[in-house]
Amino acid sequence: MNYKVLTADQAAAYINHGDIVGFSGFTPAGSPKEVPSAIARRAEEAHNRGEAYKIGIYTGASTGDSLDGALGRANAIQFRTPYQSCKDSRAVINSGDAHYFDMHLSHLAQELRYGFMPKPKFAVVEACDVTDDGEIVPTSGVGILPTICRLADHIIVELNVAAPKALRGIHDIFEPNDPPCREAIPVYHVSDRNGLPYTKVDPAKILCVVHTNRPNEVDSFTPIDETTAQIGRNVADFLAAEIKAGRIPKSFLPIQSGVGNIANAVLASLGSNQDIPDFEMYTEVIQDSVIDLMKQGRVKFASGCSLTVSKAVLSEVYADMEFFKKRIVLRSQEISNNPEVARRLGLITINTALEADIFGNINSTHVLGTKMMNGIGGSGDFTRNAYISIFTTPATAKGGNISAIVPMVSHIDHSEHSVKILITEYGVADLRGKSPIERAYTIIEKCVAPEYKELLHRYLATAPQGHTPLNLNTCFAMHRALAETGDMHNAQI
Ligand code: 0RQ
Repeated sequence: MNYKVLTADQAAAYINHGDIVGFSGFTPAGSPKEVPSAIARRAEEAHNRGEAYKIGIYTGASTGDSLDGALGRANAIQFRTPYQSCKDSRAVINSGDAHYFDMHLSHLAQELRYGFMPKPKFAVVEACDVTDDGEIVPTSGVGILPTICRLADHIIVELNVAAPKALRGIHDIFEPNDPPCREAIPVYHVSDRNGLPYTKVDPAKILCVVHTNRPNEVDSFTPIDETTAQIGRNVADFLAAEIKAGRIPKSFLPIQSGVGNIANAVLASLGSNQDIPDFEMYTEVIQDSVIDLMKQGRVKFASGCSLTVSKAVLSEVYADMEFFKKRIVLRSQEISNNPEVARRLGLITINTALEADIFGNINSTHVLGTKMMNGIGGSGDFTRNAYISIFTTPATAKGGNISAIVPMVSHIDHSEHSVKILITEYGVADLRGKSPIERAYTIIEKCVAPEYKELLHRYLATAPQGHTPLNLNTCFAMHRALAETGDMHNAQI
């Protein structure tokens, strides 16, 4: 290998206060680990000397603790986009120490190319292989790797031997042209490939290679509980009934599913429901449950942006690359989340709400309208362009003190126009073809926890009627009660 080999600290020494860095990966899968930790150490040393040191950050989505965690704790983030899900980056975002702008994941690469945001000076990318002629093979997550490699002045490669070189062939790397020369994206089936198994860069841009053998920092899931299991069953039963009613083809349609415990439970329920045929996934995050169902033959093929699986499951995949390479393709998020492809393939999309209102608007990101939780992620890319868009949420949070269904959401990520189905452990609200008032009665009847139904009925009864009943005095009464007393039951409506 012709490239200069440096330690992470030597590589980080190139990155100065004010620089903008793009990182590869999607979730902790495929995110660099050594260099960001070294940048955080640099920041801490600079801060101890009384000097400023912060960088701008572009990632694919959330990352691992050695990136968002370390840089958050070091207060080294000037700005950051898009999705994050780490308590230490969340803390600096909500304290105002870091500027955060939340973007649809499919937009990021193209908006960097369009020049809507400054281009990254450095791309720090994790690879399982890099050749002398500039082929970079990503690891278990792709994210924005192709675009940052092309736009950045310098590329730092973290060559991770924990990811086998046999991963070569699982990726499909393709960067579309920009308008007015954008071509159709030729993905007509979930398994179609139209790119290369690597990103090709000018070798002269590769500043150095940093060796590592650190595994991905993927958290394990909390076990499925009765609430998440019931939500999963409700989703599976709804989809099975849609097939019977002829509104979903008998051969079924590809599934997109968000990330987290509910998504895992939903997939498990789809897998065990005899009325759901074997299916394919066109999604962003491939979780443990997908690999499980793939081994059972229930999931025939999965297209995603990352293999966000536990260490044990990742070892299984790495040990049988021939089996999994025939059944998995990893794409950049510009393609895994592409609206054109989502609409063409007819995706059934399943994402999670923090709160929903009785009209079907969804807040996926802001607690009480102010505190950022994680970000919109890919949920907007998929929801807006779905064949059927589904949102799931437990009906209550924090031991019942919060109703996830409120008169009006405190922040809107997905509007009533894009949300077709809302599902809690209590049931399924089918919002298709319903006016706002019909949606409100359906959601209260089917999805709200029994202890909150009366409050929401009272709200509707006391709201000035119109096309959409809205009481400007009480639409946030449940939020106010939560903020002031810690319990939405105390709302004055
Ligand atoms: O708090 O962590 O203190 O216990 O929010 O809630 O029920 O554990 O659910 O982990 O699946 O996260 C929407 C955040 C759900 C996530 C969200 C509290 C609750 C708990 C987490 P604790 P749960 P999850 C995929 C595509 C973004 C959109 C998306 C998310 C914590 O799914 O980030 O799907 N989605 N993107 O107690 C105050 C409420 C609350 C509440 C729950 N109404 N008010 N707190 N909580 N409801 C991602 C990618 O694109 C990569």
